[in-house]
Amino acid sequence: MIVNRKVLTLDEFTIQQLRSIPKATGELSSLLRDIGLAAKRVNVEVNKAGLVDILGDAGTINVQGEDVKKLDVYANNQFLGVLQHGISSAGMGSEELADIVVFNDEISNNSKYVVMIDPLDGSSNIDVNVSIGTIFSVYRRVTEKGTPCNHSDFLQKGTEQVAAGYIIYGSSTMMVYATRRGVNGFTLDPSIGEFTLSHPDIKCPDKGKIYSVNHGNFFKYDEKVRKYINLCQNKTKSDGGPYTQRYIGSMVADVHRNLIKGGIFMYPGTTDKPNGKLRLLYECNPFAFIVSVAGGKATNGKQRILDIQPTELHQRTPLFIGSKLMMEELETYIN
Ligand code: P6P
Repeated sequence: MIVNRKVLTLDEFTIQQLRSIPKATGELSSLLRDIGLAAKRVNVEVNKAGLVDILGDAGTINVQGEDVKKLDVYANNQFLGVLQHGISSAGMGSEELADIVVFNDEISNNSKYVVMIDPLDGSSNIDVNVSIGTIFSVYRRVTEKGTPCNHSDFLQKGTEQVAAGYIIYGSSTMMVYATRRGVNGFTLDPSIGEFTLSHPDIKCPDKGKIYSVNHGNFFKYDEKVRKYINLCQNKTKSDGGPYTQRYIGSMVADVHRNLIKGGIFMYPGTTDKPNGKLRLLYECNPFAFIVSVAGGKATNGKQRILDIQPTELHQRTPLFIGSKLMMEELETYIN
């Protein structure tokens, strides 16, 4: 007889977690469920994005007579909507918005958290059907409850994150999030329209054989970085290799693969962009938190990503992130 394994939905899992934490108010569980709901709505649009040309490209009027919004903007509005109308968040910062959005209503001003988000990272890959993602970071606000949140609530070190996660819109749609208790992955089951626990207690393998970097920038990297890349290219069976180079150009896809299989992802600074391309608050910090909880490491080449004190919402940082032993070998080159 085939016994149906009880598969937990995201909602059931977050409520189960809530029940196991005596003083939990349920605000974080509610926030994570809100993000899951918005992700399901974004997933629908991302999956038909290839059809937009038929239905009318972004910026035009589609057959329903609706404005066809850029998917980035659509995604941003979905996450903004669920957070603003939820019970857990006092405000939101976004890659799509120049400044934070302070919700400033009575419920929101009494909420515990704020959220930083990249609503649709890598959206230029949609046109060629490459996986893209949403990346988010949750902080406990530092300003007084009952008052509107402000920039100090968002410009916190990555070590202060309460939770962080991403959604990958790929061959299947997955939501992965970390709290200090662990990292768990949920795959969207279209038959019931729910994220279901598919990857419990994710651990990043201490080592792997994948290195991810944009070789097109090779001669713009620091000499120490170039030496490490050469090491990766020359690994043999006797020293943990041979390595393979995998670089999709979509951060969520690249880091997710390395998290599961083991590997190292690098977006170093270059001669023309010494701080690199990736954003600290809503790309590097969330992934640094997730990978660290899973047993990996993340640095900017000089210090842990999580220890960087942010000074502005959209600041960039070089990023090296991945398996613990691979990162430690990298650090012998770049420190
Ligand atoms: P490059 C996508 O545009 C993105 O922000 C990340 O998802 C990705 O890792 C990176 O840029 C790729 O940048 O310069 O290698 O094309």
